Amino acid sequence: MAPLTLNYTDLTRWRLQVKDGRQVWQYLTEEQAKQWPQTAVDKYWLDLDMDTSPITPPPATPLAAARAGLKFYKQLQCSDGHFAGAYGGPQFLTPGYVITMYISGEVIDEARRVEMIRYLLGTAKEDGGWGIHVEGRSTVFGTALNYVTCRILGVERDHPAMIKARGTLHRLGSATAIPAWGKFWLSVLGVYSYEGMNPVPPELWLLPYALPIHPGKWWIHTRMVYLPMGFIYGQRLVCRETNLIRELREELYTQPYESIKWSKMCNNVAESDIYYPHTRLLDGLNGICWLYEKLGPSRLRKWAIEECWLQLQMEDENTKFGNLASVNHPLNMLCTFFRLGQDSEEFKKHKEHCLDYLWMSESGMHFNGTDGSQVWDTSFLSQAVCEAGLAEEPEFQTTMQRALDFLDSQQIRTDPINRKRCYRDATKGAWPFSRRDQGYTVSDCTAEGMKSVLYLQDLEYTTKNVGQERFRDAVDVLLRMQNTDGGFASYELTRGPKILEWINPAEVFGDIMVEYSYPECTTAVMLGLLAFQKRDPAYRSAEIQSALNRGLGYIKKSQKEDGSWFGSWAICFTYGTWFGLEALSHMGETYKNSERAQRACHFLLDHQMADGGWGEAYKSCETNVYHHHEKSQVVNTAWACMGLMAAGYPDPTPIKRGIRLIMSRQKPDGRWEQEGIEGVFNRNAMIAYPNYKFIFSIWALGRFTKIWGNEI
Ligand code: LAN
Repeated sequence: MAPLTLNYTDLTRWRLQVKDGRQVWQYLTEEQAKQWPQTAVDKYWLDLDMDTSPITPPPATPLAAARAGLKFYKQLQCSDGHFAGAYGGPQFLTPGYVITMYISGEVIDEARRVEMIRYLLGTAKEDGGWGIHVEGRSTVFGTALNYVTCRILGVERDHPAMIKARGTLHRLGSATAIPAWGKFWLSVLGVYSYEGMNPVPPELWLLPYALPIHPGKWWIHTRMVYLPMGFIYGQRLVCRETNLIRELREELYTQPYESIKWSKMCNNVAESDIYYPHTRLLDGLNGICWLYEKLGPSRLRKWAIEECWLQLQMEDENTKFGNLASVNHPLNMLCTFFRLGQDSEEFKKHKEHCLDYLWMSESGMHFNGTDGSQVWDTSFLSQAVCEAGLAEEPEFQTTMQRALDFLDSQQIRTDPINRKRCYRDATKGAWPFSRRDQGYTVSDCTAEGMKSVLYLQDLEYTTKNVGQERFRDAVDVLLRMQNTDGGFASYELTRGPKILEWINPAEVFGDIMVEYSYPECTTAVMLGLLAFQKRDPAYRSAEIQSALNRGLGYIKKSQKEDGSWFGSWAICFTYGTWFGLEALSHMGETYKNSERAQRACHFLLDHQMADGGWGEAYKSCETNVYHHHEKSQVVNTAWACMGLMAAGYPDPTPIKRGIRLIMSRQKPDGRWEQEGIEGVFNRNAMIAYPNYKFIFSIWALGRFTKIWGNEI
């Protein structure tokens, strides 16, 4: 990479400020920094020396390794009880934030500005471009958006990194070949023309809900992205013209800006970017939409814009301005800017909430996928520690009590305001993925949250603040979320027909139009219901039993011929197959008595690598076919071992090899180091779960000890 001409910040002055699950990185003055020393949490995530000493004696057994891992990891618990972490990977999120700030005339403070530059320059590929995610090859989507972002942040046009990035962008097809969401961002910035993107009609929101195409029936993330996009597109809102914008118009293209035939560019998407090509049906519908753009009555447009604005306000209010996730947050903020202006209270609240998404590390600052993964990571860790039997040990009791306090505080206790009007389901009793104020239930987050609180409250020494009623509320949420195929989707029931996927217009994502049932979510809910039933057998027992049976039916149907399950939210078959085996085993089907469990175990064993570990590449997610990573990964190894153990695989030999691999990767101070990226969404976008290397290693080691003893 080019010599860095910028003065980056002093890492020792950054602090993660935490309150009630909110996490905000603050850059202190030297004076402030003296008053507020860095914690282990800060140092770990900034990759500064933590001054740890080696665990003595070095762990020689699985349980000792789990204990050493937890000893290290417990230092990363924040003051409010949650485990924080980076949630990066996708390379189209920071641009949304920076472009929005620019259009709104906001200045990004100096420390964050230079650190975002550090991150972007550091994550550029060898050819100078950026991919859709940090491990992917350069694409126009990644390169054009991050190029623009660097330029807005103040990187000079002639900086070597910009020259190189521009070269790659031009070689890949220039910004005229950017996919749909990129066309939108560039249009609103004023460096591309709305004439060159396919319409995003806000009128969709006026259609009768009974129509299968109504946005209220789409997957929540897709719905919540097209809502603000429709609001902005419908009015062709554009940033004021500035010098930078005039320069970018020259830099992004290989031909003079004025000579571009925009109407020819709507369907121009670079080869490097395409994941889900347009169907003919989509092209036909786009044609109709174009006609409508020319002939549609302006009064209808006005009405549609008002409807969108109402929906936007409801989303803001129901999420306390933090919004669903990282794409709709900047978009909603932008709508608020256009509608109410920079000085409005609403805009200021949005701006404040952006800070929750910004994550600082030794490689700089980026925009996270959500405002954190607080509940998710904390609940997995709690279960791992409980199962390993470490929760009883005195040195971990405070950690567990604080995790419980946190999870207790993050249960959602209310329903969305005016929820039917904004197509929302009830949420009272749910647990979210990040924090309570975000306000969305996810089936598996509710299940994992409930399950961990149940386990934690079983411990002798913990407080018992979450009472029967609150668990019952959670069960009510879960029982409402089961699809007709017996499976559970992510945020809502599957509302629309699957053929809506034929009009998926995003080009770079798969499976985004409606909710689908997922083996991961289904298993989590089944295990949650079972854990609940053990402790409160009287409540809705017949319904729970039927939900379990139907869940099992879905799990069976979704198993592939080769015995595996496809995982949609982490990489990939190892993740899915771990869940599938858990579900079978909890319903009484194990290696001993079930051909399905046997098939799944053999699938895992067939993919064990020579060193005893498992390592799966993200390519599995894109292609639906298992691909080996070049190197085994502790996280995949832990999932595979956990799956085999859940199934009661009778021969400990292959499991021992996996466990030994996990132990061999542990550092003297108890930590595991970061390996490949772990997570995924929408098939093609990878996302980091840096806490998994701790959580699942500890879990697998603990489970091994429970089943096979402490000999290795
Ligand atoms: C997540 C993160 C968590 C994830 C699990 C709980 C692991 C999963 O089991 C269910 C789905 C869920 C909640 C999920 C859905 C999609 C998210 C929110 C993300 C992968 C994090 C980021 C992503 C979101 C869509 C990013 C914004 C991008 C768009 C394409 C809108």
